[in-house]
Amino acid sequence: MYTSTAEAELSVSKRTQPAIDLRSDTVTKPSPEMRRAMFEAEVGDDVYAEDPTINRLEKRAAEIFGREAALFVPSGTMGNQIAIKLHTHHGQEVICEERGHVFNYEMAMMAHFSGVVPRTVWAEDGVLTWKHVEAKLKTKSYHAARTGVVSLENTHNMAGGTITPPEVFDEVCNRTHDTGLPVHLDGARVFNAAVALGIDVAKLTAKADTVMFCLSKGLGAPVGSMLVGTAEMIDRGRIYRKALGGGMRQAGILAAAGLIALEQGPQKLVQDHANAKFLAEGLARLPGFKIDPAKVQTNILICDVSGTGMTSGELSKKLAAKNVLANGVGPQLIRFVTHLDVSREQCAEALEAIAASVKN
Ligand code: TLP
Repeated sequence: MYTSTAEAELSVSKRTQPAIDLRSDTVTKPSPEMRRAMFEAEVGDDVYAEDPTINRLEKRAAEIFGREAALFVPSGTMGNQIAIKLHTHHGQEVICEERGHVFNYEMAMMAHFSGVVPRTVWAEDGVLTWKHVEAKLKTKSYHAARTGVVSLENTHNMAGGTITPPEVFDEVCNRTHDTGLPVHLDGARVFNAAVALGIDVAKLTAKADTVMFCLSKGLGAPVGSMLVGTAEMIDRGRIYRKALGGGMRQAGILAAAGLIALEQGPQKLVQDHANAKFLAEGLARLPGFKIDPAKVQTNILICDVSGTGMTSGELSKKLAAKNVLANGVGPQLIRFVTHLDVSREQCAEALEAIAASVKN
């Protein structure tokens, strides 16, 4: 992520009381119930597919998404990159939104591991429509590289947690399939989209060939993501997971927390969304902060702070000194992410700290 928070991190190490940490929903800590389940988890060697807790988690994730199979992976990055590997051949292109995570924050791994390059397109609010995709999609040609897969992101992180409307999503999938090509969904926060829309996650994602979602973000698990798809894809995905060093052996201790996140996490996201809206409304009232609260749909808000006369790095450093953490995602852009471990009261405190930081 773009961040000039090196100094902010420095002041973090000097903190004496727990911060109001709005850097990401990845910072959530496992609940006492999760820790108990982790302590008691039945485990086995998952590389032999003998970890009963991982097997349960994979079965449950497949059920919830209405798919044949699921694979537990250590991170969202690994899940996305396995999917890209599954759908492409070396020398092809991956169509994705310009600010997409698969392109910007996965260490160029699509080039490294799958030998493919991103073909990016900028879309308003990060919502890729068929029109955007059609303009970039290439089937067989003797002049230009062919598209291997279309990769969508819902919610879209760096566009500010935005939701792709279901009919737009379905149309991209249908029309892409008509050309014979597959669609992958980076659904790191797809439960946020499903909850905000009030739509079942299986229905929302049904048209994508593979879906990656994270247990370790708003759902609250300490570690882990899932890749869902057909039995054939997930079986091949297992090989790529091992190749990437993701054969985690007795990782049922992690899956135990993941199961709780999967069952109980989604309904808690409603509060995170309400808190994000509250923060956005507060920020919109502050001089120098540009944000449209109506556009804040889930738990992420990205605010233009150029009107404060400070860079995002300068502001995040000032905030860190007041015990509020937020990351710069561009020289003038600051991202705030709400999650399980920040309450409404803490959001109000954060707003006070932000207001005070602009004044002095
Ligand atoms: N996002 C992280 C950072 O990497 C930017 C964050 O703090 O938001 N897809 C999307 C849409 C994501 O936002 C992330 C993580 C991932 C994939 C990767 O997940 P992990 O961190 O588990 O590899």
